[in-house]
Amino acid sequence: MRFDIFTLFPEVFKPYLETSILYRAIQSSLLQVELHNIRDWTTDRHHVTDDAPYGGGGGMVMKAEPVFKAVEAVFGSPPASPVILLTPQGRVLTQEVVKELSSLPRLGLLCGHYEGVDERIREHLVSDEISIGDYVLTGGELPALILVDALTRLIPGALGDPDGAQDDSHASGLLEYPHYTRPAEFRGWRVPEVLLSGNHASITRWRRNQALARTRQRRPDLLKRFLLSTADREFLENLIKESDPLDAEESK
Ligand code: 9D3
Repeated sequence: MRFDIFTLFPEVFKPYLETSILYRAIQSSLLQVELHNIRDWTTDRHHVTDDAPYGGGGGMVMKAEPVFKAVEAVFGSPPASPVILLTPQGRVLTQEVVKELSSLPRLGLLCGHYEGVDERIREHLVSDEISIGDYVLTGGELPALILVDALTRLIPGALGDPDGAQDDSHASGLLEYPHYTRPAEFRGWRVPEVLLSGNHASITRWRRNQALARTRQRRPDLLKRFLLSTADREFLENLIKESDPLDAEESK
């Protein structure tokens, strides 16, 4: 998969792209990331990329011209590949959206900065707008890296594991079960005996139950959409009976 990232701060991407899984994916040509500095497409003496908003008010707005020039220099006019604007106004990124985008061979990522971008960029240049969640950042650079990271994990072979991202908690729809590694006892805290038992059926059931209990406690919103087996239902019903017997009657 190839990404073309349009940004005023290309240098912030490099350390992360040169690390770990993304670095390996680039080395093995599974991933290609080209960085384009929007400032390179300014034509004025001071390389200005932002300006005051028409109508007044605070903040600065990213100018349309350098952004159009940068994107069209790489993708043509109109752009031959989808271009995503990272913006707090976009649809919120979930694993479902990541999956949808993973079918694309090439993707442009436009990182907004300042208070926003000239509306004509939205209307006439980009094909999609994505936010990574409801909190305020200083620009679209970290969101773009997050999108590249999440999409790279879905490229077959990028995780160096044939099963790839299949087991991921948000792929299955449940939160993950607890993980332990050696030693079996650390500062007096023991690893649950079932994990040392060698009984793989019990281990599988225990992990599933832990994932169900944890999801119910921390993310009941996920559980509502998740398809439960008969054994899952029994486990959750018992869990509810033990903790709050009145709820158990209601949830039947
Ligand atoms: C006053 C309204 N602000 C919107 C909440 C203005 C504003 C603040 C910060 C506009 C842009 C930004 C910079 N943020 C991004 O460009 C951004 C972002 C984010 O702040 N949160 C979550 N996802 C994203 S994607 C791009």
